[in-house]
Amino acid sequence: MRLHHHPISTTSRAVTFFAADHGLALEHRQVDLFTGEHLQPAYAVLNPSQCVPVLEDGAFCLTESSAILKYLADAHGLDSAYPRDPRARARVNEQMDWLNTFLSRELCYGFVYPQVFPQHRRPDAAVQAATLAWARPQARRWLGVLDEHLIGPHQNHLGGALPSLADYLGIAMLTLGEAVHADYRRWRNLSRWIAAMKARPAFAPTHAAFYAQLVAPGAGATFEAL
Ligand SMILES: N[C@@H](CCC(=O)N[C@@H](CS)C(=O)NCC(=O)O)C(=O)O
Repeated sequence: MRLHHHPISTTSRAVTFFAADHGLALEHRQVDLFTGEHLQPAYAVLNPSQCVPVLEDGAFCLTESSAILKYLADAHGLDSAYPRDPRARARVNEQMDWLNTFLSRELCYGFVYPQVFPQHRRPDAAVQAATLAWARPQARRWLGVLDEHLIGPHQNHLGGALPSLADYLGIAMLTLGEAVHADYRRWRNLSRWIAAMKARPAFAPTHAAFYAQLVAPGAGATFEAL
């Protein structure tokens, strides 16, 4: 299987971290987002939305990080990450849908991307300020729900004792906040979960480029606090 990805991309990191953590042999093909390789016609054949990641498995081509994670888990029989029991699987699906709508919308697209990516920055300063002002309390609200309900005080992962696919999708979004130096310490369960996911051996190698290219360069910059 071949994965088209970029190492700083939130949606790519979810897949590369999961794959590395489970020893999946993927052929990695880096798509250069900075030169706009994904905007070229050749890439649009793979993904009309011109985004990473894309998974190719022979003639089968799949987009959407959530769908790719589920396909990889099913194809490799990784039931602990994506259980076969209907209710347990529905819970993972529920959490992934929740992350991909509420948290991604407000934390990633609403609060972080407009600050770190020029193409997401609103052209008008007042609109930029209003975008962040609107997203901040929404992101906080969802972080509170994640902290209290999806994780809670008694488990280290969304999946319970072991990480599920939702943990890999979610940690990619949470770590994105580090690009604007988000301080998550007030959410104790969330912080415990982040620490548990970061302690996994595959986290560091799959996130080295993200920290070097997106977090470290902004170290001296002023960002809106979360
Ligand atoms: N819903 C898609 C979103 C994919 C996505 O937004 N990818 C970003 C990187 S994190 C991308 O390729 N962006 C390119 C661009 O915006 O030009 C998924 O989950 O895979």
